Amino acid sequence: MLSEKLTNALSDQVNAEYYSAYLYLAMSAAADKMGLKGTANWLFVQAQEETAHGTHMYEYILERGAVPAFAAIEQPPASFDNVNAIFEKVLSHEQTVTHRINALATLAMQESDHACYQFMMWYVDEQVEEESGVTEILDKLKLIGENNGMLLALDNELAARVFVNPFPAKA
Ligand code: OFO
Repeated sequence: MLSEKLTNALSDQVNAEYYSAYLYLAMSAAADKMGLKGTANWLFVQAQEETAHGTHMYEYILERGAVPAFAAIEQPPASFDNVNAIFEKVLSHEQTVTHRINALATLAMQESDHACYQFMMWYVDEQVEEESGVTEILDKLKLIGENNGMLLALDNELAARVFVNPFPAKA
């Protein structure tokens, strides 16, 4: 069974993953209003992924015989200045999440909960992908500068992203 410390820390992270989903939904709505439908799609898929991350962790808490603790989900920002501001915020948010995930893995180690440590490794790897994916987009935005034609080309690229559940239902 999970320790109380780990149960509380994992529950906080479930909340944080759902906050991430909320944040990306707010960003998706903002991008939609800017006329950037592909960017809105990318962020919507990102929100779906965050929901999957949170739900997977919630299921793990139950699987380990503990009861998740629930708290209010923080309100995300209501508006964003432009697409660059959105992706800069995505990167800084993911960097914060990376710190949280590392702290959880460290706590699992301190509690000598090897199973939980192992469980956290998926999230550790995922954060590397999250940061690298958004850094790539920010690099492209730097090259694009004020060129709206190139921005629309990037938007088209982002329209292709589809949600793939990283945790298909167990047989
Ligand atoms: Fe759940 O990875 Fe982003 O926040």
